[in-house]
Amino acid sequence: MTTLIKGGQVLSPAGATAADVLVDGERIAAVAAPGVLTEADEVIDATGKYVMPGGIDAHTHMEMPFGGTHSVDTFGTGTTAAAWGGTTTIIDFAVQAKGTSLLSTLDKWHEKADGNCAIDYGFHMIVSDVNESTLKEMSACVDGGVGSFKMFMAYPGVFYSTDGEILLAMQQAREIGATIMMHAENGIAIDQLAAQAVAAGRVDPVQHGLTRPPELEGEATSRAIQLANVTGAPLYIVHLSASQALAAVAEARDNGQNVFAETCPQYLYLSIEDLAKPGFEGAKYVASPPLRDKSHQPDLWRGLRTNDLSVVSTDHCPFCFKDQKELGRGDFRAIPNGIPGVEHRMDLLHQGVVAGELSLGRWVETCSATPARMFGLYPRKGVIAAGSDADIVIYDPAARQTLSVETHHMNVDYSAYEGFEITGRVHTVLSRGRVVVSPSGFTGSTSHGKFLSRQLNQYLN
Ligand code: DUC
Ligand code: ZN
Ligand code: ZN
Ligand code: ZN
Repeated sequence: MTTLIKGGQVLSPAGATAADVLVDGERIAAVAAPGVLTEADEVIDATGKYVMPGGIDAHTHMEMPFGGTHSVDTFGTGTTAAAWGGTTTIIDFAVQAKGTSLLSTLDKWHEKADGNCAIDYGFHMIVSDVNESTLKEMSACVDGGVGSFKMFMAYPGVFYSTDGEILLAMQQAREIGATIMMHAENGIAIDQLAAQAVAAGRVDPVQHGLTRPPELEGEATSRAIQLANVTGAPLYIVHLSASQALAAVAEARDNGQNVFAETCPQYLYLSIEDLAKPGFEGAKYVASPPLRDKSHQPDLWRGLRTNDLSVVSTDHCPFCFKDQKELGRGDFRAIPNGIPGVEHRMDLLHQGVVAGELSLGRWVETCSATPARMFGLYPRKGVIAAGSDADIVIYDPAARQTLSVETHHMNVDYSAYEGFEITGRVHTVLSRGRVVVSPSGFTGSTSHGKFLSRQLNQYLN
C-alpha cells in the first residue's frame, strides 16, 4: 500500500522545502520535487500545510507511581493523546523502586506498555538504588535498548541519590557510553525550606514554588555538571526551568563538556502566577521543578535558539485535580507533582514560531530531530527521508483552536492550558505509514505502537 503526500512544505532543521513524499508500507519510499511522484494507491493533499517528522517526546510519565498514587494516563490513553497532538514517539521512564533490580523494573514496564501503545515508544531507566548489582545491570539495560539513566538530586528518601552514588553511576555510564539524565534540584535544602513553611502555617500550592528557589536548581545543575566533568560522563539536564541552571549549562557547553539540556512548554508559557491562583487552583500547576517567575522565560527562548537548550519535552505527568491533587489540601508537600501536556507540545511550540521566538527549523529540530539523535533513534525517526519510518505529521499552520479539558484527549480532569488560543493544528498523523489521526478523528489502535530498542546518544557515539 502506497500513499502520496503532495503539495506540502516538507520541514527539517534546515527549514521548509516544497516536496512530495511517497510512503510505501511502514517506510518513506521517496521525497521528491513537487509533481515528480505520481503513482500511489492513495493521495493526501497537503497544499498549504507542513509535512514534518512526527514529534518525539523524550520525557513522559504514563502510569507512574508517585506519592502513593499513579499518574492517570495509561500507555494507551497517553499515547493516543500524544498522537492527536502530532507526537509519534514517546520515551517514558521505567522507575526502579528501592530494593529492586533494573532488569525486573524493565520487565515490569514492558508489561505495562507492550501491546498497549498507539505510537512507538522507548524507555529511559530511573535509577533510585545505586549498588553493585544496579551498576552492573546498567550495561544489560543498554543491551535492551535503554541507554539513558535518570537520577534525582531531589526527593530525598524516594528517588534521591547522594553525590557519591551519582559519581558511581556516572563512572559506569562513561564506561558503557550511556547518558546520565539529571533532575537537578537540591532536594536536601528544599525539604528544609518546605518543612519550615508548613511549620509556619504556609501550606498553599504557591509554597511549592517558593520553597524550591531557582538558585537551588542552578546549584544542583552546576554540581551535576562538575560530577560529570570529573567522571567524563555525558550529562543531559531534564526539565530545565531556571536562568541560573541555563547559565551553568551554557558555560559547560562553551568549555567543551558533553552537557545537554531540555526544557518543557510549561516553563515557556506558565509561571508562578499560575501556582498562586486563589483557592486550591494552584495545585493544578504543581510540578518539579516549579513554575518560575516570568522573567526566566526570555532566557529559555534564547536557549532554544542558541541550542544551549537542545530539546523540548513535556514531562507529561498527569494527576487529576479531584482526589489526586486534592491529597495536598492543607499541605502542599502532599500534592502529586506533575502537569499534563503530552498532547500540546507541538502546538505550543508552534506559537513560538508564530511569535518569532523560534524558526520553523528549530521547531522541528527541538521537538523531533534532536531528540531522535540524542536518544539513538536517528534516522529511523526524526526526519522525512527515504528509508525512515513514515512517522509524519501534516500540520495546518493557519488553523485555529482553543485548548480545553472539554476537547483534549488526555485522561485527566483539567487542562493546564485552559482557554489558550492556538494558531496551527494537526491535520493528519501517520505512524509507521498508518493514518492514526485524520480530520475525521482517531483512526489508530493501541496495539499498533512498537517498542524501540534505542542506540546510544548519537552526538557522542
Ligand atoms: N517531576 C514532576 O513534576 N513529576 C514527576 C517527577 C518529576 O521529577
Ligand atoms: Zn503500579
Ligand atoms: Zn524530574
Ligand atoms: Zn519527569
